[in-house]
Amino acid sequence: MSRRAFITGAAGQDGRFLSRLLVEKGYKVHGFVRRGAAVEPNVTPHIGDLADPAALKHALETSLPDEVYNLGAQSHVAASFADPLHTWRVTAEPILTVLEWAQHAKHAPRIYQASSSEQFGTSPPPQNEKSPFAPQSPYAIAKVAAHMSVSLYRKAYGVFAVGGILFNHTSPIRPASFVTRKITQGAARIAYGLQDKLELGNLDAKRDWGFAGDYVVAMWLMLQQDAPKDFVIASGGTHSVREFAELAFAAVAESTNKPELRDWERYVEVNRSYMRPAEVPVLCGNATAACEQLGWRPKCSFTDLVRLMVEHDLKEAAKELKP
Ligand code: F7E
Repeated sequence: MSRRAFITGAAGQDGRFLSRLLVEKGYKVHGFVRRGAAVEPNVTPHIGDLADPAALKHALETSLPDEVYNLGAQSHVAASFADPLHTWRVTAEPILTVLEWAQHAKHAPRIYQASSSEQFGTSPPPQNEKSPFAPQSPYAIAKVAAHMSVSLYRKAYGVFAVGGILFNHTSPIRPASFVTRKITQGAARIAYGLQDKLELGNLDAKRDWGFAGDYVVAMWLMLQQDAPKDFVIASGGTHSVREFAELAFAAVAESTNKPELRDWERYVEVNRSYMRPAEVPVLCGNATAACEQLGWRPKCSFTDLVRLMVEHDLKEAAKELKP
């Protein structure tokens, strides 16, 4: 009989990549999503809100998964400052429903929690599994609480539960509310005359960006181990928002044969309203443990990632031009 997986946030970027991977591997995949959200082909939707523990528990009891991937959250760091309570409810609390269910389930389900490099906050880079948490936003605080709940249930009740501490990962299906997609989409639209400028916040923040398609493989690998353990998943490189913008505009300039776009600063304006009340200056992950113990390695390089997103957004912009 095929194994059953349950994904919260199945309609999000990671939920979609993971759904595809698990369907390909022959899993029966169940997705917990809000009404109106679309899931990938061959995924059974369970409609509910993460703020409703009864709905989540009911979906777990009816689908009886062998593996649960808790990816759902209010995942916008800036938005978490505007609505910290909602962020807490849907980012910190749902894993407790999952862990309580797992603790009492007879078939010993395995639990994956989407932990985040934001938990490290101002902890000095490079960050690994032993780095202290120093969260700098309501989002990061909620993620620390969820991560620590996982450690507690593992220790106290022997639940097979892990926190995958994933550094930034992006793709062409990332919403443009995140800086990477905002830049590639903006640069592509500027090239086609669909917008004049791109407004950004802090250009000096440095992040360790990888390709989401590579990172969901690590999630799955973590649940296939003999013993539950937390892992950092990262590319090991770090780049500023400024570097990302420079590279993206250069790629657009090359593909569209518009060399003037290389002068990216002409098109980018800093708008202070995109700056955060508290910022994480540098994230750079050390994924040596994942490499050695899970055999995980990212395939897509930083430059390939920027190019992949730019090519996608140039096609989208061209569609806008000639609908
Ligand atoms: O910001 C700066 C911003 O919103 C990256 C989430 O998936 O990864 C993500 O969190 C950096 C920050 O992602 C703009 O200040 C400048 O320093 O793309 P982001 P994030 O905050 O790193 C982690 C691992 C998660 O767990 C989160 O869920 O870029 N920045 N200008 C900007 N950011 C945005 N969004 N928009 C700007 O205009």
